Amino acid sequence: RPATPAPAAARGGGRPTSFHAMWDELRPVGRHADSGGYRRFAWTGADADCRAWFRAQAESRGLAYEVDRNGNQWAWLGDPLAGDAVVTGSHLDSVPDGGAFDGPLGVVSSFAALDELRARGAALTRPLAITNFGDEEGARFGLACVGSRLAAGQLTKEKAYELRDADGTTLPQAMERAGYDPQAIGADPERLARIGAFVELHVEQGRALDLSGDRVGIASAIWPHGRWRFDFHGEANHAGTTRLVDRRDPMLTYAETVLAARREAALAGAVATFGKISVEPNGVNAIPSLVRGWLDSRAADQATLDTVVTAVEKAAREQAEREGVSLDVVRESFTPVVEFEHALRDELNRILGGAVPVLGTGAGHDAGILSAAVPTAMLFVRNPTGVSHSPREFAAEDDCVAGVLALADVLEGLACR
Ligand code: HGY
Ligand code: MN
Ligand code: MN
Ligand code: MN
Repeated sequence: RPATPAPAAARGGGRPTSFHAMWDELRPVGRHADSGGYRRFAWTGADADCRAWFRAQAESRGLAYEVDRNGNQWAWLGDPLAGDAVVTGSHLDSVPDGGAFDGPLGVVSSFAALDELRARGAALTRPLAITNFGDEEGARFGLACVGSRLAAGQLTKEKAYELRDADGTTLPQAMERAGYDPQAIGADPERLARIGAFVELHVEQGRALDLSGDRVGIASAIWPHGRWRFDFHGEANHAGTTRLVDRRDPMLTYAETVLAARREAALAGAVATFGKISVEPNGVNAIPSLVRGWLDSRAADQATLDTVVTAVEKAAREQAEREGVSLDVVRESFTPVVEFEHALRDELNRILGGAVPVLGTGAGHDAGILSAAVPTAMLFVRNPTGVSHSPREFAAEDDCVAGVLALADVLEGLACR
């Protein structure tokens, strides 16, 4: 095999200009003028615009474009059926009022890295593909990583058909309205078997690289995480005439539960967040009949996560009992701990010159889902504030370019051997 080239990220030169043009093109899609945040929800108009952009990028480069049975997009250089493919990519959807980088940085960097490989005249010996996985954030239907979970067989067609958005639209209805065939969805083992390595580049969602002074890092593991729905049922009544002692107010129980989540997470060294709530009837002068809150909790290991969630539920039940409120808790999704493949991780580090920091993360990714079936690795790009899932999410231009060059080095190292 040829000698490993000096890592381009370390060289710092050779700006891939295609990154900037693509970034500017994608930037306005689904962006809200007021907040500057993104609302690119699965199977909506903004998502369709992102998908059209992806397709145009593939076709303008002469890549073979396809959509898999689960609506994930693929752009191929080389024979998709040959096997042992090197695949890179991420997602283009967003959380409500999300940042510009979470997801799109990985997809845009993938196309830019491919351009860089062509500019280098790299002679690929393995097929190369770029992907856009559908509905990674789960912002619309409540379950994250739907596209990759379906492909990996971690979400069945039956369960996917039960998913509904806040307006009651089901996932298959949404897919169909967007012009995709929901009948076809399901596990795609033949496709995954043709992938020899999957590498996802992502903006870091923390400050480890900022603190270590590195532009690019490699992922070690993803914390186990899940989403639990807490339904607090009380009694709707008049806010002006109902004596405090006569109330069965689920908002009070919910509030105590939020505090318990904070307390238990701090005790355990984990995180727990109630970031979404729905209230019925949602009237300013009515005691609610129902408060529904979603708990997102994550920890470095399974035992710790179990401890936190069990303790939060116990606190909620005790408080509910005191307030005459009833409580149902439903686990809506769960992702066990992911340890990325050591051999591939070490190979990335070697390709990148051997001194790249290796970090764990509390964020979920399609790479985490795919890792059960495919050798998988991740590259992180420095985020100077650590802010993510917010319009304030940011990565410096030079760091994005360093990410593109690092990804190009990795793809060249993997696909040209
Ligand atoms: O980590 C998450 O919340 C999502 O999977 N990006
Ligand atoms: Mn995200
Ligand atoms: Mn993401
Ligand atoms: Mn009245």
